[in-house]
Amino acid sequence: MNKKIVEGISAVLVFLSIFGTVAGIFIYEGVLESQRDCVTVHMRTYERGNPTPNTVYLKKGEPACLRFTSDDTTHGVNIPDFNIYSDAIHPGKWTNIHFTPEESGTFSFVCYIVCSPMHSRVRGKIVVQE
Ligand SMILES: [Cu+2]
Repeated sequence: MNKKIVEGISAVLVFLSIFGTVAGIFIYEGVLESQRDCVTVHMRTYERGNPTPNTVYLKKGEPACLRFTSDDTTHGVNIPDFNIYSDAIHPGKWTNIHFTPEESGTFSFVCYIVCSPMHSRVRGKIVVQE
């Protein structure tokens, strides 16, 4: 193969690997930034201990992010007082809910996907403070 072609291919590969590394860092930082202020909740069946933490504290009027994953089976979160339904929450995956609580008080969140025989007891609290 011609030496100039080999040099050209090498230069392109070096450029792509540097560009790919830099782009990857920016994308990773962007994902981290978008989840920095999220409250993480691990969904669990009632038999396995219920959502953990079981109480989430938010500030009235401030945008909130709840970041859910499941430690066992598929769940779904409904916050009836705010008329919010998450997407399905699968084991090992992340599902975020973004909302701004405009009311202070204590509210329930419940599971809306039948996850175990005690599914109807899968619940937690959201305390919205002034
Ligand atoms: Cu459930």
